[in-house]
Amino acid sequence: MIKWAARFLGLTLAIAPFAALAAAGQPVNWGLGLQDAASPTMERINSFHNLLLYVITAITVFVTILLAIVIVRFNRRKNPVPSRTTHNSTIEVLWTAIPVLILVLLAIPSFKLLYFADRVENPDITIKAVGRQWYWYYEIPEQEYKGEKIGGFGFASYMVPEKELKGDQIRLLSVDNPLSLPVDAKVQVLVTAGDVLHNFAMPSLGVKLDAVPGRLNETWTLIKGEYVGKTFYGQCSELCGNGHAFMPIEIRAVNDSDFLSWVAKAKEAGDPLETATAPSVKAEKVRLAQANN
Ligand SMILES: [Cu+2]
Repeated sequence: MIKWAARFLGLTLAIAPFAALAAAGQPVNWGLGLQDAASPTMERINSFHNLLLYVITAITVFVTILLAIVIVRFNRRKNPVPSRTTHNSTIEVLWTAIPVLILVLLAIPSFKLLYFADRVENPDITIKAVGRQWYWYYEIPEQEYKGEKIGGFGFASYMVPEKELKGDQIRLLSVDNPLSLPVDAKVQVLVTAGDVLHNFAMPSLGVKLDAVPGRLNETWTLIKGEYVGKTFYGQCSELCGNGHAFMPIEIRAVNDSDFLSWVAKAKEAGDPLETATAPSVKAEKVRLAQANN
């Protein structure tokens, strides 16, 4: 027991210096805790998570102390003739009511957070992510952003296969066509799927939403200005078949002018939106090539 405790303590101390390494946007070796919060939703998720950690620690310590008392004071040697009590109304009411009260109290910040993450009023920009086996297809509907007409196109975003990784691209996370988003803009995120269930998850942006065929789910995010130039990575988080692990999400946080030039370029390379809801010819070719590998 003491040996285990020492080992656990040693491990905790060994990992502790790495805890600060949790970078925004991607997982790191030996990282502890959640990824850096780059959006208001994620900030709130972080602090709710920390609050829960205090509560759960207190409960665990309390129950451990009770167990220790039982083990020490009421074992067979110390207490050879056990009490025949089977009922104690006061304690029964307490051990029902107190946990219920704790859960109800926790529900208040929890629901607040759910509603906060649910919708945003007057989004600055709208994007749609469509999960397909096994890539993400992004649509930027026609809209106005900072006085400029943008959108009306879609494009497929495939993982870069391990053999083709270049430079600082990350295995299983980098994609051929990342999505760019402007910082400090309220982004309405619509999520759906073209075939089976997928899930659009971006840990540091506080987004995790089911992609359901025939249904349009909605959430929102806002990348804080200080993260301009950062790349954020996420993954499909709903088992969707053979290629589930190979359909990552890559989002670049850019400033407004870079964003506008990116949309212009992406529109030229992408599919017009009328045909975008069906897989593009190029996307289908890649999919078939992958399937035949
Ligand atoms: Cu998927």
